[in-house]
This record gives sequence, structure tokens and C-alpha cells, in this order.
Amino acid sequence: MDKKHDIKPSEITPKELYMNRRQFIAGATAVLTGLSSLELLVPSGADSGQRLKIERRGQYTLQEEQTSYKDATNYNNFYEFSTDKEDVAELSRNFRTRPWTLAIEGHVKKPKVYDIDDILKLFPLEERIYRFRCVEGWSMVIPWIGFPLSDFVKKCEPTSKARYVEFITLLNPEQMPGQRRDVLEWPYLEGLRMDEATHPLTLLSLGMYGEVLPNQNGAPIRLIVPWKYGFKSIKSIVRIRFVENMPTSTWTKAIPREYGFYANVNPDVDHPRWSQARERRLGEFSKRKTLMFNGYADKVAHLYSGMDLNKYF
Ligand SMILES: Nc1nc2c(c(=O)[nH]1)N[C@H]1C(S)=C(S)[C@@H](COP(=O)(O)O)O[C@H]1N2
Ligand SMILES: [Mo]
Repeated sequence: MDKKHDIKPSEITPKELYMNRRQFIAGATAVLTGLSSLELLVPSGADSGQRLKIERRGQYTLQEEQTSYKDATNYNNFYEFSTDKEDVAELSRNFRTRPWTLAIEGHVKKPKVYDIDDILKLFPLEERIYRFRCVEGWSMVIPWIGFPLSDFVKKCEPTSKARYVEFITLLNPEQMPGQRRDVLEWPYLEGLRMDEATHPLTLLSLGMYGEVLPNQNGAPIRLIVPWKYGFKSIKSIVRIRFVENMPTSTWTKAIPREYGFYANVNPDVDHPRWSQARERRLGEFSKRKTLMFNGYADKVAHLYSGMDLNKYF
């Protein structure tokens, strides 16, 4: 076991509960004093379907046919709720996404615990239509709403020691029934190299199809890295940590020979148990060819020049 990166549930739960309680008190105080805030407009986060305001023109957005909202919201990998993709929507229906905080930690000059509604006010949102490819062989085209992670990274002022960024999902077995089982090690973890994290394609997403993220798609805030397999796009993030050494990722730790840290979409490097050459778009019958870096090679291939992609898969 990799001790350094092994976060025990006991290290996280009490603090998370503490933060949530504090946020709850802050919200209640706002109600009593008649302060209006976005938080009051979005009371419990159970308000699925709330429209999000798009404030600037989306970069790198595709002109490709979008996956239907129904398919995108009823076929989900989110093991915190279920390993059955068709059960996640129902099991996450009452997931509470308010109050919600996102902690920035590690090698930064500006560590801080942000309230999700303050994040919504701080960063102008844009819509970006991206391809999304799961390592299992299905794909989608989704109109995400969010902002570049690089905007947030800049605000945190990472020091020269920050070479990687680690992302951590909420740990809350009471709300997330899948976390009561040992199917994966909880909380779900992911990581990116600093240049990947600050690449302009990399998003923090808070919505899709014009609305706040449905719970099953990773509400209230998730990562989107469109040139990598879907498991890198970690959902329901509560913590972002700037670190010196390559962090682990849940899937890499679970099965290292099948899921590497990089996880770049690559039709030429097969998964040990299946080919990655083709994919099925949700809603389509026949398969299509998988594109190198999921079609984003012209924008990201340089990040990996000189690297053996068979070794660093
Ligand atoms: N916390 C967390 N994030 C996660 C997962 C998960 O199980 N838990 N599944 C990943 C995988 S394998 C995929 S393909 C995408 C699915 O995202 P979607 O449901 O929005 O299509 O989420 C990724 N992020
Ligand atoms: Mo996936």
C-alpha cells in the first residue's frame, strides 16, 4: 500500500461533517437576517433542473450531434451509488448538494475552503460541447457548463512544489449507498499532472444541457478531461490538493495493469481485456472508430511528446 496517499476515512469524515455543519449554520443565519444569496435560491441542491446562466462564449466547443439528455442521465458510472449504470439516477435522486464546500489544500499560497455558491459567483460559466469516452467502450457528446480549471488554479497560486493536482470525491456512506460496500476504496480519488490540469480544455463542470448537473452526473461540481477516459473525470468533488508527487487514482490503485494514471484515450493501446479501437455512441447502433486523444490530439499531443504511450497508458 502506498501510505503517503492512503487517506483513511477517519481522516476525512469528521472534518467534512464539521464543514457541512458550519455551512448549515451560515445558511440558517442568512435566512434569519433576511440576507439574500444564491444559496437561498438553491436551498438544498435537490432542485434538479435549475437553469444556469452562461456568461461567456464557450471555447473548443464541437459541432457534433449531442447525446440525448435521457441517455446521458440514465446510463452513469458512479460507483458511490451503484455499479449498475441504470440504477444511479434513482439512487442519487435525494443526494444533498447544498450546503457544499470545496477545500483547496497543499502547495498553494491561497489555501481556502470555498462554498459552492461562491464558486458560482467567482467564475464566469461557459458552455462547451465535448466528446466523452468511457474506458468500457461507450461514448457521448455532452454540452457541459463550467469554467476552465486553470482559472481556479491561478486563483490558488500554486507554489513551485505543486507538480500534480489531486481530486477527492465526497465520502458519505449515509448518502452514498455504494460506499457501504468495498467495490472500490473510498473516497474516489483522481489526479492530473499540473500541465494537464491547467490545459485550457480541462474543465470544472457545474452543469450540462443548460441546467445544474444532475446528481447522477456528479453534482454539484466535477472534473471534465475530454481527451482521457471517463474515469479521470471525477464527480462530486470536495477537495483539490496541490501535491509534489504523482497522486494515486482509485482505478489505478485498484487494478494498475488495466488503468494507468494517464488514461489518455488511445485506439492503439488496448485494455488488457478488450480492444479500444472502436466505441459505441449512446443512442447509436453501429460502432465508430475511436480517435487518438478522443479527437483532441491537435490540442494535447504535445503534452506527451517523447513519452512511450504503451508504457504510460
Ligand atoms: N466519484 C466518482 N467519479 C466518477 C466515477 C465514479 O464511480 N465515482 N465514474 C467515472 C467513470 S468510469 C465515468 S465513465 C464517468 C461517467 O460520467 P457520466 O455519468 O456523467 O457519464 O464518471 C467518472 N467519475
Ligand atoms: Mo468509465
